[in-house]
Amino acid sequence: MKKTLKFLTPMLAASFMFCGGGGGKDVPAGAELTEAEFQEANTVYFQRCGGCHGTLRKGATGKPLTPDKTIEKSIEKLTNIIAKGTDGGMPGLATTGEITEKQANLLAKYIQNKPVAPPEYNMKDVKATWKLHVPLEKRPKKVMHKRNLDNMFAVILRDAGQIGIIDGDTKEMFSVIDSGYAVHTLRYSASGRYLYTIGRDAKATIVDLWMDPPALVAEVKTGIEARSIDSSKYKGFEDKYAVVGNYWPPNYVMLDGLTLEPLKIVGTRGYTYDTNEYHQEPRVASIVASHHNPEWVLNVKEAGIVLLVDYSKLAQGTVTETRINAERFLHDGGWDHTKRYFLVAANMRDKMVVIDTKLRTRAAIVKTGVKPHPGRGANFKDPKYGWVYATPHLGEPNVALIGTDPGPNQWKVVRTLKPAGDGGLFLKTHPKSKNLWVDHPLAKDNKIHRSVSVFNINDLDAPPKVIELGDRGRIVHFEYNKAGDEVWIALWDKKGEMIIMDDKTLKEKARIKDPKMVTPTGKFNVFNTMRDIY
Ligand code: DHE
Repeated sequence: MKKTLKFLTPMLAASFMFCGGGGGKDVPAGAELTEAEFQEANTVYFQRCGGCHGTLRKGATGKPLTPDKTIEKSIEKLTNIIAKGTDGGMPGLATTGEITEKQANLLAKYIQNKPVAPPEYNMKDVKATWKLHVPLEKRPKKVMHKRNLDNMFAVILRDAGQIGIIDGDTKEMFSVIDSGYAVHTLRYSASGRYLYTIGRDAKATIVDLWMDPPALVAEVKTGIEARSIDSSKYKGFEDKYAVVGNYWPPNYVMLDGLTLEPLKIVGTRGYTYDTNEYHQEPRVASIVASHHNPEWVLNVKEAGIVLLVDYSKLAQGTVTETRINAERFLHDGGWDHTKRYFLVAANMRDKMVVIDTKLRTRAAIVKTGVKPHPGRGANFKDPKYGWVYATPHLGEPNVALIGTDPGPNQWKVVRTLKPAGDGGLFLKTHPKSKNLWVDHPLAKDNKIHRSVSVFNINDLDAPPKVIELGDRGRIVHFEYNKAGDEVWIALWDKKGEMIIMDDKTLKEKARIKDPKMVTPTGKFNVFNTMRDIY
């Protein structure tokens, strides 16, 4: 336990201390926890469970875990589910070694106790964490190194709470930079100069890639838990603002794009789109920056609402929201090839919602399969159906291709492909490639979660080529290099590796092994990410 706790910031630890513990007098017999046990279970819940089941345990991607549901089951049964997982897609947390059997038992008792809300986190708390390490006047006026900036990769080193910067040409991880706890995703500024990172603990950082070596220039903790960040990309607002989508408190925090100085917090608590019930925890899931308007597309998970947040008058103190009814529970998504339509997964409803960012309306809702999980998705021309947007699925071996060209096939699943397994999280192709790479890191079968399925876009009726890439860990997430002839893939475990495949021959080209390559997950090429090429 000590090992995982060391990643918690003092603020995070403090927030859990605030929660109190022991469960109080309503605790069912057998589920009593000492103060220390409660704190331990609370921390493990935050690290491993809250993302899917919600901070208040009301359910989202995972089932609700409120006492009215959990006390129906015995502690033994709950321990077993937590430790070994379910066929419904929940991973066995003790089987994968993420927690111990004893912690599974503590969690079983914990979820029979009443949920306790973490504290709120207001602007004064956010401001107290803001650190400007390198002010603007001390930053370089030109690129200070000779490396190919466009072909750099930033890699999440999840459990180390760090980011590795890799030279895509020489394959050297030449800089490792501290970031938040268990960093979740990365984005670049519109100019490509700045890298934004967001930790699970809501710590946002900004790295200046012009420096030699690239270095942290500012940081701020926008809340207690978060998963998404992006910057302003519309003409005239390049690199001006950034925004973090928090899980707790449920809100979004707008920041200065160059210094991360906190500017404004807007809450997302309110009514669900369908039943109009008040929800205390509508969390902000994915965020993208619109190309058509000075807006961010923010997906409010539990409310099932997509917000288009207009930042153009932020300097005058005005933020305008367009609220679009979508579907519950919104998660991840990406652009179609025109970058006009944003497709977002409502994963527990087995649907993808299409948002027209030009007209600011919902264009369609498409039923695709069991728990779509596109990451940012993949765009390519199907030889028969024209442009399609593809998503894999967590709950079944299914890659759904959604037609995006105007006409009878638009926003319909025109084809489904069968990868080697379920548990799919990400897929990728590139305008210069004829391959579609699909992972299945959450498949139960060891061989399958260590393999990738590669489809030939010119022959989509043929089965995929399945390539086993590791004898341990899980294989997760893809990114192309700038030229579009290499695919970078993570072997996700403590002794992580970055595997680089030749996209033409489907043969391994290089493998980056480095003691600092700890639990690599997402990797983001500067050129492709800043231009939304996927
Ligand atoms: Fe993610 C993207 C939330 C589990 C790796 N993940 C996202 C996004 C959200 C999200 C909202 C979209 C960000 C955006 O585009 O703005 N992820 C969650 C969860 O709530 C969930 C289910 C549980 C949790 O507690 O975090 C979860 N995610 C995972 C993992 O287990 C992964 C594989 C490893 C990890 O970090 O824990 C993982 N998620 C990623 C990655 C991306 C991501 C690498 C960015 C993909 C991209 O290409 O943009």
